Amino acid sequence: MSNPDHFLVASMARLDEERVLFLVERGLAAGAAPYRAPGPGPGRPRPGGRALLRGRYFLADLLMAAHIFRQVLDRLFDAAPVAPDPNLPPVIFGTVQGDIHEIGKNITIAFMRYNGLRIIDLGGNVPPQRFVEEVRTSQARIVCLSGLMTSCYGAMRKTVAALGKAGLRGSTTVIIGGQVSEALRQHVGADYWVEDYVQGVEICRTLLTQTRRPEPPLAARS
Ligand code: B12
Repeated sequence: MSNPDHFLVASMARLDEERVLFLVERGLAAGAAPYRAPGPGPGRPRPGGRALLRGRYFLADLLMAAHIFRQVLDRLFDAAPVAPDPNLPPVIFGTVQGDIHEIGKNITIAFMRYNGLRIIDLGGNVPPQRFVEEVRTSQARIVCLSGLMTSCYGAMRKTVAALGKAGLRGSTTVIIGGQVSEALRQHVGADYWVEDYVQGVEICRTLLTQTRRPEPPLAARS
């Protein structure tokens, strides 16, 4: 109980928006490191995840958690802004056509920004051609596609094909995330698939800062 992290984690698990934001502000004022993730300790389950698994949280609770987390991230970023590395080209990110799920995309984008990456967020339900136009105008070398529904896998494939048709596939790396797998990566013709935002940040940073591509096993874990 004496650990201040405990209060923050417990308030988040109760979805107590006001208390979470108060504790974040108080921590920042006291000089807490903004990008250190508080947790219940190694090997111990997070209360929110536990409640979801046990069926004590519902969809509305998940949406509320995402809403609170978004505000926390905004406050941390305001307190310790990270300027994007001007030497790196932008990364284009969007949820593919037919799919409006954006929570995971937004979390990934936030962490990419904290890692100095410049992100162009195209939002949700993004048609293939929109990705093509943005690659052309921004000269991005990485396109990140998010998709959580099986019905949108065709749109992922079409997006990769559209980049190819526009002659941009050779110069562009495509990373897919969400409900994805190695089999899906092969089906849509993407370069990497990831299980979570950590792998996504790692691949983007490696691709943009090194001339050599990371080995596929980095992302394509089975
Ligand atoms: C929240 C949610 C919603 C919310 C979305 C709110 C929003 N603004 O995003 C609402 C209520 C709107 C919604 C709507 C629908 N949903 Co919904 N939804 C979910 C739910 C419960 C959670 C998804 C989520 O946010 N997870 C939390 C985030 C943090 O995890 P994540 O997305 O996996 O992201 C992580 C990683 O994957 C990674 N990541 C994600 N994308 C990418 C991309 C890249 C490049 C990288 C690097 C990383 C990365 O980053 C995150 C952190 O690591 C899932 C069930 C589930 N268990 O996943 C169903 C689910 C995805 N929904 C589903 C369905 C069917 C729908 C609806 C069609 C329902 C309906 N009948 O209307 C509509 C879809 C409408 C549409 N056209 O898109 C189904 C899909 C089934 C399927 N196999 O196709 C699921 C699986 C539920 C189910 N079991 O049936 N949904």
